[in-house]
Order: sequence, then C-alpha cells, then structure tokens
Amino acid sequence: MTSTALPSTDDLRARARARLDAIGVRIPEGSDFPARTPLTGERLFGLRAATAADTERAVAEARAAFLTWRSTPAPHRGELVRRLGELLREHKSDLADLVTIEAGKIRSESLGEVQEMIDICDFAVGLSRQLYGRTIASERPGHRLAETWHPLGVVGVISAFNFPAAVWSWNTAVALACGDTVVWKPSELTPLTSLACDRLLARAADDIGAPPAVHRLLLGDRSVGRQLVDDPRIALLSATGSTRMGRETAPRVAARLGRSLLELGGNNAAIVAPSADLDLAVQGIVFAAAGTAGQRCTTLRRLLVHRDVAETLTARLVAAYRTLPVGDPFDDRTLVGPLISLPALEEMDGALARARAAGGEILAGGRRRLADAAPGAAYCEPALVRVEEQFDVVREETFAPILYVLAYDTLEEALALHNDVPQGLSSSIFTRDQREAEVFLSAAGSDCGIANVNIGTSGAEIGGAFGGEKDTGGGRESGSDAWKSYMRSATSTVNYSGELSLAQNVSFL
Ligand code: UN1
Repeated sequence: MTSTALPSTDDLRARARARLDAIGVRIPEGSDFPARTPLTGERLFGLRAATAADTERAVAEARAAFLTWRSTPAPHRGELVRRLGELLREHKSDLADLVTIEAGKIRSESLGEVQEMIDICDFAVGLSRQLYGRTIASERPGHRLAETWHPLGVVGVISAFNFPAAVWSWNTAVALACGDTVVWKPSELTPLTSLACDRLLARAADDIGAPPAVHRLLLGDRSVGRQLVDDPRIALLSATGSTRMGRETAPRVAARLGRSLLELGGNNAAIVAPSADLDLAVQGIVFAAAGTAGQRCTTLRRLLVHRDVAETLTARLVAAYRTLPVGDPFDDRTLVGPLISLPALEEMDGALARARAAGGEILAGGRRRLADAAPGAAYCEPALVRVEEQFDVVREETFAPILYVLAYDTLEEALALHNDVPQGLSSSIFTRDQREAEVFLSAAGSDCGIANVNIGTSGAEIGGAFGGEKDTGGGRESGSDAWKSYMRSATSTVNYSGELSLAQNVSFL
C-alpha cells in the first residue's frame, strides 16, 4: 500500500482562503469556534460560534421570510434553486476543494458531492412546476374533492460532516421549491463548507430578488441544535447523523408535536451469490467499503459471501486492499483520505480489537498511516476482517473503513443474517440469478430503504428517495416524492351544487 506526501496546514489554509474568496465568503473571525482540517489534524481558522440570541434571531427571520415565500408562486421559487444550481456549476471546483480540506474526501468524490448538489437543484427546479395534488371522486353530486400541497414552514436542517454540502442541498433545494425557509446547523467539523454553501445561496437570493432570510446558517455546537429541536417554529426538523443523535432528537420534536425527518446510521451489507460476476463484485465492494474512508452512511460494512466463492473473493479483496493508496486526498492517485479525527481512529481501533477478541481475523489493513508526517491526522488502511458470526461489534455501525466478511450456505440464511442488525439503510446483492435478485428485492428480502442488484450499497443517485428503516430513522430525502415531507396537504371539499348534502347520507335539519 503506497502513501502520498501531505500538504502543509499553511498551504491548506491558503487554499481554503482562496476558495472562500472566490465564492465571496468573508470569514467570520473569532476565537471560540475552530475550523480544522483532517488532512493534518490542525486548526485553519478561528471562527465565531452562534449564541442563543443569534439562533433565536435566525429562526424569527426565517419565519418572517416564510410568510412571503410561501405565497411566491412555486415556479418563481424554482428560479432561486435554478440560480443556486448555476452558481454551484460555476464554483464546483472551489466548493469541492473546501469539502476535501474539511471532510478529507478525495477530489473525485468531492466533485461528485458537488455534482449531487447540482443534480438535486435540477430536480427541485422541475419539482417547482409540479408539486402535484389530486382530485378525488366525491360521493356527493356537484362536489369536488381535492388535495393540495402547501408549504410547511421553517425547516431546521442538522447535517453531518461526511456529506457537508450535499445533504444540506437535498434538504434546502427541495424545501425552498416547496415554499419553506431553512435554518441550517451543520456539523461543527465543516464550517467553511457551510459558509460557502450559505454564501452561494445568499448570492442566488440576491440575484433573483428572494428574501435573504429564506436561509440562515448557524455555526455552533449541540446547544444550537437543541434550540432548533425545541423551537415550535421549526415545523420540520431534518437531522442526519448517528442513531444516538436521532434517539435524543426525535422524542423532543415529538413532544412538541413537530415533524422530524431522520437519516441515521447504516450497517449496510452485500450478499455475494455463487453466480456473481466477481470482477464486478470486487470493484463494487471496494468502492462501497473503502471509498470515503468508510465514512458514508451507505458504506458497505458487512459482506455475506456464499461459501463456494468465499475463498476466491476474499483473496481478491485482500489483494485489492493491499494496493489501496492512502494519503493526501488532493493527490489524484489517492483513493483513501484521512478519517475525520483521531477519536474516529480510536473507534476503529477499538472495533478491530473487539472483533479480534471475539474470534475475528484481520485479513488486510487496519494499521494507522502517516502518523509521523501528521501526528494529529487519522490516516489508516481500510480493514478486511473475517468473522464466523455476527457478534456485537459487527451489528454496530463503526464510522470507519472496516468490512466484515462472513460465509453463508443458503440464500435464506444470508437474508436472515442480512436483516439481523438494528439498522436498515442500504443493501445489495451480487448475483446473475434473476430469481435470487427478485427474492432479495421482494417484501421477504432486504428490509432496507435502499436495495441494489449488482452494484454496491453506496453512491445513490438523487432521483430516488434516500433513507432507511429501523434504527436508520425512517426518513426519506432527496428525490421521488420525498418532497411531501416538506409540505402539508389540505383536503378540500367544494360544493357547487347549490344544495347542501351531507356525507355518509347523514340528515340534519
Ligand atoms: C450519507 O452518507 O450521509 O448514496 C449520504 C450515497 C450518497 C449519499 C450518502 N449519494 O452514498
């Protein structure tokens, strides 16, 4: 496994400043909120954290803006999102650099993240000319029964470090087209990317004459998130993060009878059947398991391989893992950038130790890299671990590149193992047997929100709804009809008959 040299913190700071300048961000200098880079683990800038008063003001302003935005015709609202999409195209490379600097993604994945933002903007622009309601057959003569979708209110968006820009855009592009306004509390680990997104949207709003407070950014710690969670003016709280965060958040939003949309942890598996095309499977598995240094919620974490092909496939994966270049994510040859932080590396080490203690065998990877060059950074080799059963640590989500490999004998057994985890986000099967694929996709197959065939678990397109079941939280974001979560429906009965007739044949008076 090769490693590439690292840029210095000074170089990264200068690069970040140049990209922020190009986007038009003025860095809100302060001392209580650091911006760091996982490439060296060091501090880039001191920023200013939002106070409780800032949060209060942001929500009040977003609520006031909602009162005009909700009555702006939806296709006009789409103009704002179209302009945002144009600016994202123009600044694709600038924003991707910031994602790499703050989240540690390799350049191609950072560019992919911005592409995902552009794609959702396109989708939301189209949506702004749709937002279809429906008419329903009325049981009464001279009556029309209809369902209309209306804007909901202020959407609070809480997002994670691993998709610091795209997940915001899934929520924001759709919410804005739906007539909502947005208050965003991003991950504390990616403030610069958030400032850039906020600025691009502010520029778009300025260009088309939309109220500036359609969007408000709050850089801050958990206390900001908590304030949003408890604020009754936040009509929908859309939160992406750990299952633990979701368990804390959802009951509080529910206590005020607010709505929440949760995208929580995944513990995604792929089944490799005996008929699988192994060339394709190896590529799909390595990207899904080691890509983004294992820090996607869709990352492949468990591989269930039919015993007939287990040895061959495992040997090929070991060979692939041994040549994965770990290092500077700006270097085109690198495939695995750093983990987000040293605590993330400790979690990975802890999980590997537990797996070993439970009888797991580390077949490849798992060692720290570049510790001398960057003692504060968390570079590591993606790990491949053979296990005989799904003991506790295998059933948990460790947000790091660990792939557990387990052999199975029958599809029934594989499906049972597949679904025997608390989470239910993404899943896949590699097979050339159509019947097996259909069973996997059927009601009795994968219990996840995403189920793929002959493709890995990660890297979903924006056109489909994104989300999962069980501990993943049940939310659906992004494409398809996920927009309905950002609106309220009103059912209307219109009597044009000139006579009053009551439903269910009730007579009165
Ligand atoms: C996430 O990891 O939070 O499907 C989102 C994917 C990406 C989105 C991941 N399109 O892997």
